Parts: sequence; C-alpha cells; structure tokens
Amino acid sequence: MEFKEEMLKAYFVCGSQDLVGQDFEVLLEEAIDGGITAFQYRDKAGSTLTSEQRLQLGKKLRKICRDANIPFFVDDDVELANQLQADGIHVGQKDMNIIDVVSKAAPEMIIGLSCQTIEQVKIANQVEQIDYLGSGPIVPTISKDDATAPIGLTGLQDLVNESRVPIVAIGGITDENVHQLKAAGASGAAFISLLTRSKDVSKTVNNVLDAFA
Ligand code: TZP
Ligand code: MG
Repeated sequence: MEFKEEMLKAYFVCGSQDLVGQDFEVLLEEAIDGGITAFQYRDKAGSTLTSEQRLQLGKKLRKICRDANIPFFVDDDVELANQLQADGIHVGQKDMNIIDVVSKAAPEMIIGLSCQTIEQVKIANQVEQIDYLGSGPIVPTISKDDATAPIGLTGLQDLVNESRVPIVAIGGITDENVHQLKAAGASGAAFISLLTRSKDVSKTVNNVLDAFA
C-alpha cells in the first residue's frame, strides 16, 4: 500500500495490554466502521501473550484491516511486520535502528519513526525511506510507562517545521485537545486510550476526523 498523508488523520494504536474488557477484533471493527484511517498493532509492555499468540492475534487483526482497506502497521517488530505482511512498520528511538529497519522490512512497507527532538528529526530527514514521523507525548499519557516528557503544542509545531515528512501527534490526545493539533501542524492524531476508553467509538473517531477536516 502506498503511503498517503491522509492515513495519519485518525490513527488507532492498540495492543492486548490496552484493552479494558473488550474483544480486540470487535473493537477494531467498530473503530474501522467509525472511520479510523490507520491501525497500529502494538502488543508489548503489559501484554501477557506469547509470541505465537501475538502472531495469531495479529493475523486476525491484519485480515480485518485488509478486508476494510485500512493500512495495518506493526510497532517495533520488523519480523512480525514481515510475517503479517503489514502495510507499515513504526519504530521508536529506543527500538531497532531505523537503518536496520529499512533494510529488513519488505521493500514496499510504509515506515514511521517516533521523534521527540529537533535533533532526531534532522537525522530522520536524511533517511529517504521514512514516510512519516510520530511525535509526543503531547501531554502526559497513561498508556506508555517509559514515555519521555510531554512536548506540548509548541514542541509539536517546532518538530513539524523541521520535518521533511508529515507528523502524527500522539500521547494524551483527548476529545478536546485533538482540536488544537491541526493548527500546530500535525497531519493527524494517534491514540490508544481515547478509543479503548471511549463510550461511543463512532462518535470519538468522528470527532478526530472533524479536527483534521
Ligand atoms: N508513544 C508516545 S505516547 C504513547 C505512545 C505509544 C501512548 C499513547 O497512548 P494514549 O492513551 O493515546 O495517551
Ligand atoms: Mg516502539
């Protein structure tokens, strides 16, 4: 699948550790029906799945995305991304080196990198295979124990100004603060708890889409 900036608008990130009693497949289907523009499978810290269970669950989620023509990303794990024939891989600064990721990922795979600082963005600008950046947390997050300090809207704007590629904002996104991201230059919002804790998934996704309309 070819990368398009519009994919970043309402980017749902989730692993089994993030669920609060829901069935993962049902939640993903609801999110897709609601209008999410991308999904990232991020099964990690806190997950109790074995690697085989992670693979099997990934196959089901991958199929749901394929059937709906929604880009399916895998967090961190290039091997898993290749096994699942993911549309994309997203890696953080503490994960596998981006150059190694580029060389190991299937050639057509979309590549996203997390960047929190101007220095990191400058380095990312030189790796032509990178399609987009993820930046945050914007404000404190409950979903990532080892998150770096919040960058705020001005921090986000600075990274957008420096970046060669579009940026999706992540971390602590709410129904309210999502409306401030477009003016700061973000191409979209990526979120976990906004959706896993939503009382009305369709309404939540629609609100995000409105923010980037
Ligand atoms: N990277 C930076 S913050 C974060 C990740 C994966 C967690 C986002 O979760 P939430 O619940 O949307 O704040
Ligand atoms: Mg990561």
